[in-house]
Amino acid sequence: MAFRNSLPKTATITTFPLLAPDITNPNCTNCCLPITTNIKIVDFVLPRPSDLLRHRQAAHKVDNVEYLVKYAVAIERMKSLPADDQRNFMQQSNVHRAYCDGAYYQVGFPGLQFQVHKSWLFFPFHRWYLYFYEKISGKLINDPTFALPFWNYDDPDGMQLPTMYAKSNSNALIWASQTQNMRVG
Ligand SMILES: [Cu+2]
Repeated sequence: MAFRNSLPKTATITTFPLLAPDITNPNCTNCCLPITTNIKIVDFVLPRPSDLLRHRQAAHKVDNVEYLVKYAVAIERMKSLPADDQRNFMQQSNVHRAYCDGAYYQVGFPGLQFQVHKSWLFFPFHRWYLYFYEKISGKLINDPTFALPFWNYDDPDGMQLPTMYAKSNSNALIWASQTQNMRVG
């Protein structure tokens, strides 16, 4: 598999073997987070009512040009950061590729790639990954309330590529980034 950049393909990672869960096995041992005895689990604390909240919108319903401009400018600025800045768009992409694209082999299991997809790590990994991606985006446009849109598969209207992501000249996100990037932040 070719990578778009120089992410190493030969690295290895030491962990328990991470396999896709066998959901037909009632004694499945890798379907859920392993039980640990030596790690203190910190309960989630709800934000205070006075804290700024981010409101994520369903992508197929987004038609607010001001929001589209902010989103486009955030991405544009992320892409414009120095290549070695960890917030740079490609650096962020590499974080995802490292964990979700088989960039590592698992020590002691030849040929077994580390892959958080198809395992209990899917939700925790993507939640923290998007949490920080969203914070970086908001920081780059000086908007601590900026929230990423989400792809709403639950709604029949949301079961196709949202217009905002379509590759065409009429696409508002592309248009916004080309014409109004100096108006944000
Ligand atoms: Cu992923």
